[in-house]
Amino acid sequence: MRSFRFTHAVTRRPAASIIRGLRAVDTGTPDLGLMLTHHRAYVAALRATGAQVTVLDPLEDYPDSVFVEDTALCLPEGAILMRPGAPSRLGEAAEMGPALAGLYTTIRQITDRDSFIEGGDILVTDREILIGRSARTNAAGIAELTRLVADWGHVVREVHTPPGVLHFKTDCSLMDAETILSTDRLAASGCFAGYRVIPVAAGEEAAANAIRFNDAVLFPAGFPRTRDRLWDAGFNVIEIGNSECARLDGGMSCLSLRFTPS
Ligand code: CIR
Repeated sequence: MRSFRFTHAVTRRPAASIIRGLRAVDTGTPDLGLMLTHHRAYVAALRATGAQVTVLDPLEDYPDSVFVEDTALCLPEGAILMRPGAPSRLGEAAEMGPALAGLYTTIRQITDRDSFIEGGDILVTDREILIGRSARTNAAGIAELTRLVADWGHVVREVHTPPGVLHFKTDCSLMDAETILSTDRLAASGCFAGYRVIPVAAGEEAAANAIRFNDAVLFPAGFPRTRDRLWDAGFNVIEIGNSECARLDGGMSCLSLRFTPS
């Protein structure tokens, strides 16, 4: 259950510069006030599970820095700082270092100049680490990460992020040790063979990015058919507003690092 039961999470409040955040399609300027309201609800939902949640200060120099998931991979044995593939986000990983150094004894780092990898492309299950190659995560990044986690006993499997999709986890989420919520377009690749897949409802593809965190599933508001599928499967779904992060292609997983340092 180490892939969904956690003692800690780290988040970062959005900065006013969020209005310049990266986006594939412009659907309007995100409203900082509303995003802060959603962010407070998100942090409260994590805390309600009993976890210790760190809320870092905004970083004006990095418009996308609210999406902390992309900066690190946090495993029980240690944390690994990423090398984001978006040039404007490269410096965010170093900004996360000190926060994780206060919680972990071992910090490793992706350092090769050819390596690019973002946490949004990494799905950790109880048995393996799946990494989707994407516009942000390349083969060198996956190879370097694979080397860095080998002595901790972690097995990495490279998979593919669907074309036009930002991150692997834009389209899927771990619900428990055996169960993955996924879009049909991603599950069709066969990458979840051996797992139970709950498909998101047609037309609700943006609901695929949720997080299982202890006894809760934090789920974006506005996708009732997929929500009901999760309820029917027995999950404790907590709906959180995500309208403003969605304008920047962000969702539930992007907003936190979740871990149990050993
Ligand atoms: C970006 O394009 O990098 C941000 N606007 C969104 C990052 C979302 N992060 C994630 O899915 N892990």
